[in-house]
Amino acid sequence: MRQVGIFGKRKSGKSALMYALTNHKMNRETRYSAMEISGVGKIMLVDTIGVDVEKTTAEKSAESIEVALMLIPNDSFELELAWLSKLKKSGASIIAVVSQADKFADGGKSLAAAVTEVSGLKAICVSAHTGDGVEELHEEIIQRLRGDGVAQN
Ligand SMILES: Nc1nc2c(ncn2[C@@H]2O[C@H](COP(=O)(O)OP(=O)(O)OP(=O)(O)O)[C@@H](O)[C@H]2O)c(=O)[nH]1
Ligand SMILES: [Mg+2]
Repeated sequence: MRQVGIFGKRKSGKSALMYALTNHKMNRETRYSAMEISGVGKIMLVDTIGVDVEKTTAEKSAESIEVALMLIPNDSFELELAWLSKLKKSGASIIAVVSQADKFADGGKSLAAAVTEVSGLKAICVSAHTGDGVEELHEEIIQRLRGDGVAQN
């Protein structure tokens, strides 16, 4: 099955985002959640282990992933930048996600702009708690799976 991977360090909000995208209830044990996308079919969202915890596991998951969401929860994102270059090499189409965006006074906009500036990637601000940005991210994932916008990376 086609896979969308969710990458980010510990407590960056990977699981919460996976459940927000698939409308499933939070279940700490689950690492996969399927979603049906019209015109694309069934795809699997894969919640990876925090990238700062178990690098090899996360790297392994990267191999089979078509679209990668790189979560960035705050403005120290050196680790995420290193991961972005690895993910790019794996051939995945990457979307940067400013996660837990409700925590920022500006909704994460300035951080998203900074991420785009250094990485060249489109960055979307999302809050799993309020639901802000979830729909926009969903649409972006669909576009990437349909093959539009892949040239960006
Ligand atoms: N304010 C806010 N808190 C969030 C959001 N998403 C997750 N959190 C909180 O952040 C913490 C970590 O969220 P998780 O979704 O478990 O993060 P994770 O990346 O899956 O964590 P690990 O699996 O332990 O690496 C929890 O306390 C969540 O309630 C969000 O959008 N906004
Ligand atoms: Mg988790």
